[in-house]
Amino acid sequence: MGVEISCLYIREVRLKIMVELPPGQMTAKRWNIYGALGTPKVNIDNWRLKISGCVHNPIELTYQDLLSLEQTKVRGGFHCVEGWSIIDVLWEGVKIKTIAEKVSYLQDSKWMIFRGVEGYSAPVPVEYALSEDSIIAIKMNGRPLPLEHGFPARPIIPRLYAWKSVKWLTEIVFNQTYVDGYWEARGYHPRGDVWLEERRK
Ligand SMILES: Nc1nc2c(c(=O)[nH]1)N[C@H]1C(S)=C(S)[C@@H](COP(=O)(O)O)O[C@H]1N2
Ligand SMILES: [Mo]
Repeated sequence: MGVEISCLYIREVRLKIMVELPPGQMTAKRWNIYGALGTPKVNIDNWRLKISGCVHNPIELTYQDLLSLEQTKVRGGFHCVEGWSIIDVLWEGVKIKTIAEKVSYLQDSKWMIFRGVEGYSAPVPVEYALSEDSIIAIKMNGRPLPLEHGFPARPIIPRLYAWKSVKWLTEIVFNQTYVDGYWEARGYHPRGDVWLEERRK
């Protein structure tokens, strides 16, 4: 009986994440494309995803490396803190957890700092980034990410607002302490949980 209830509960939370609007959000008909620091040019042959900081074994992955790791699909809403949500997006890529295991991060790492090629950044609590449905997305709705949506890769962390989904991702740094990213320095919440409406500091 207990097991049945918890399965039902998990299904409900999953459904909620997929189709329900978080508090204070409205459904948008189309995407708004953001690039606070501009849209960079990305040469996929030179592009690397570097993972370093509080880890035993820093690594650099090529696009080919990402493609060769196990791919996970995540369906869900995409929620901008300004109040618009895209309700059903299919993302595909590599679990952040898989990458974290490769670098064997130190237990006192509390934050992961995501950085884009052009300098945009966002800190994410380790426990959110390493949950089973958090991925480095390389596909969106069945196709490679378009350049304007962050080609070649962006983190998708379903429970957090979209400003944490750093486009044109090139670096992940494990950190013991919190540091502001681009929007946190301008007043946005350190964590940004959509369901807790953590919009501003
Ligand atoms: N590199 C980078 N990533 C970014 C941003 C940005 O300005 N630069 N904006 C963020 C914000 S506020 C939102 S709402 C989403 C928008 O994603 P989209 O441009 O794919 O619609 O990207 C996030 N990731
Ligand atoms: Mo946003």
